[in-house]
Amino acid sequence: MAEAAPTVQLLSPDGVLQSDATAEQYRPYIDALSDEQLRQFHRDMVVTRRFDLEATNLQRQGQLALWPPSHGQEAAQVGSARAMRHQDHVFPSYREHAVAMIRGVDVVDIVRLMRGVTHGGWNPAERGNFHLYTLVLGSQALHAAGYAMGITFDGIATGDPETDEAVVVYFGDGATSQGDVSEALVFAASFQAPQVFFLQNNHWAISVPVSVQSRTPLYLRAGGFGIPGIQIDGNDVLASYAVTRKNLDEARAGDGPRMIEALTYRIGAHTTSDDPTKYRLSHELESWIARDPIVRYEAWLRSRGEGDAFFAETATEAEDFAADLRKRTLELTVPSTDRIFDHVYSESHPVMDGQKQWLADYEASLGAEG
Ligand SMILES: Cc1ncc(C[n+]2csc(CCOP(=O)(O)OP(=O)(O)O)c2C)c(N)n1
Repeated sequence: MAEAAPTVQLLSPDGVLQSDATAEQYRPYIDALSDEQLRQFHRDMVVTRRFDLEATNLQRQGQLALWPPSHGQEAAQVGSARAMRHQDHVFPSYREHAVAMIRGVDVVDIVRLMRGVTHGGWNPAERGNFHLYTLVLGSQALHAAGYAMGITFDGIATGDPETDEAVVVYFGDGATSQGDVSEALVFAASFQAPQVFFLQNNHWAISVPVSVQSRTPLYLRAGGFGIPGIQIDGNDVLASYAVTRKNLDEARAGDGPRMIEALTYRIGAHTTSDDPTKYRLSHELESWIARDPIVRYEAWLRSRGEGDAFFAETATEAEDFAADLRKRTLELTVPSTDRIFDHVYSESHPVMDGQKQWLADYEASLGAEG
């Protein structure tokens, strides 16, 4: 059995900066941040939560087919996303709304997916190398490992963290039971690929608790693959930032892959199609609500002098963001069906052209009611 290490926490749940040896080790990463960068973490978390609420409301009003909320997981996502460098590549699952926003994805493009009015997502090259949402659990770990191995094979690293690339893959506790995740760990380790496996342990895989998925803390599994694993308080945005920053820079410097397990909690339902009151107890939920990542961070910002004006301004910004999201969602149009053929190959292809024509003829045969 691998040996347990302390969970990294820089901010206590009541917003006090920690001073134990582990926290001290990561302090330089936080000390290097400007006041504006520290304020941005708060804005990111507040806007993400408001986005989540608006999208949930839109689903309840029949405007979206489905919504997977990220409520409760904002700190894990914001800290890790802000720790990336611009050249890094990100492979998400389907709940990383904060990461998507930070990397430059237009949130309406996420909503478009959940409204069912797009055949795809976005072009990662134009969206901060944020790859497409992935619903097949764990498969993105392999896509990420492949990309990271490519970086190694290209041999283009120069030793400069400002330009050398690294890869982050996000996945959940449930996904760790998928073979794909284990295979990705094997390949990333074999090729010492520059990849950080960022596991958001939100304690539930729909109705299955993590205690059933794994008899060992998940970060300890990494050791079996020859990969350093570390557990962090995932509701502490500073821990998420500092630990991801350090591990990503080690990975890009050629030290091989890393795994970070962020302990957090899915406050909401798995998706809007789920009712968690059927399988989890309210006292567990309440204990995590008491560890709210935004409340904790706000307490710390206030303790270092941030005043009401900033928090009021951020709340207004979040409201404006939500109003804009609603407006643009209701304006979305349905793309023509034949677009599905346009991006299969980069150039036209006789088989695709034939299928496109077949569909056009079929739709025409349905007449006006089609
Ligand atoms: C390969 C595969 N098997 C099953 C599912 C159905 N499924 C969707 S989400 C989910 C639970 C995922 O839990 P976890 O990985 O912890 O992520 P979370 O949703 O909690 O963020 C399951 C079983 C799927 N999408 N893909």
